[in-house]
Amino acid sequence: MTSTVFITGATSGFGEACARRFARAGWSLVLTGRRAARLQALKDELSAQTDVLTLELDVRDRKAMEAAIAGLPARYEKIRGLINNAGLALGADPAPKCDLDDWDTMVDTNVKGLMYSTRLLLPRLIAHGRGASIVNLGSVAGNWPYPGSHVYGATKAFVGQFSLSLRNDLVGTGVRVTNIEPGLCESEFSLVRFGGDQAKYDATYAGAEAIQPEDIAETIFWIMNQPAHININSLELMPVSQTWAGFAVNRS
Ligand code: NDP
Ligand code: 8X3
Repeated sequence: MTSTVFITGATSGFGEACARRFARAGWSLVLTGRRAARLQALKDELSAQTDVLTLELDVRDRKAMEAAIAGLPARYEKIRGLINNAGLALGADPAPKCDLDDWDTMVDTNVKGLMYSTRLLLPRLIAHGRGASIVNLGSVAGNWPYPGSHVYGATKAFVGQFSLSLRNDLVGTGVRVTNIEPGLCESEFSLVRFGGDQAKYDATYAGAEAIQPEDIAETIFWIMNQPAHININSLELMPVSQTWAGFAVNRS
């Protein structure tokens, strides 16, 4: 039986790299995102290798998510992998300067969108059973505070706790859950975060030898291909160049 992986946010970065990695191994793909042209380009590229279904979807739109997943063709009755990847940070200003709309968008995408895809796909993952996996994109920001992380970091802390809790409720189903917690990775993430500011993007990655999307895809592929009796609960990774900054003291 061909294995299927469902990837949210496959139009760039980690999601796109995962699509390529899993296609190379012959998994069939369900790819989602809001940018239809990018989904089509990926489908055109990967269809020679495997079966590709694309869904133009905003993970924040619960009704659209429900309809799209309920309407999946019969061949997706069982899904072996869900990569809950769609997500974003908006801004890195101190909390008092932030726009509440940005905070809403991060919560709606990183928390509620991930809830929707998980809940709606659980029956298909459970139908697959032993060997199925959910990999959630948490972040070092869910473990470690840094200035300007506030709501973004809090959404990723949600992802961490939700992942651990979910494991309890899936015991006996064979479905595994992993929270992967990357640090500095080079992707459009920072263009989105800084409103398209290329100079800030360049400064974020300059000289850092940041993790690349292909590195994350390889890690997720490894997690999902562990023997079926092994669950990687969480996996935090950083580039060697990144460490902690220590406590700050404001002196009067
Ligand atoms: P990218 O910006 O490259 O990719 C983000 C993906 O999420 C895009 O495909 C985008 O697709 C999708 N997305 C965003 N909002 C929505 C939405 N409302 N509905 C559907 N899809 C959406 O970032 P990365 O690949 O780097 O990030 C992927 C995940 O990894 C995120 O959850 C991020 O928080 C997390 N992460 C990133 C790190 C980094 O340093 N880059 C480190 C740790 C975690 P589209 O715009 O087409 O909808
Ligand atoms: C993205 C990594 O360090 O920018 O989740 O928060 S960081």
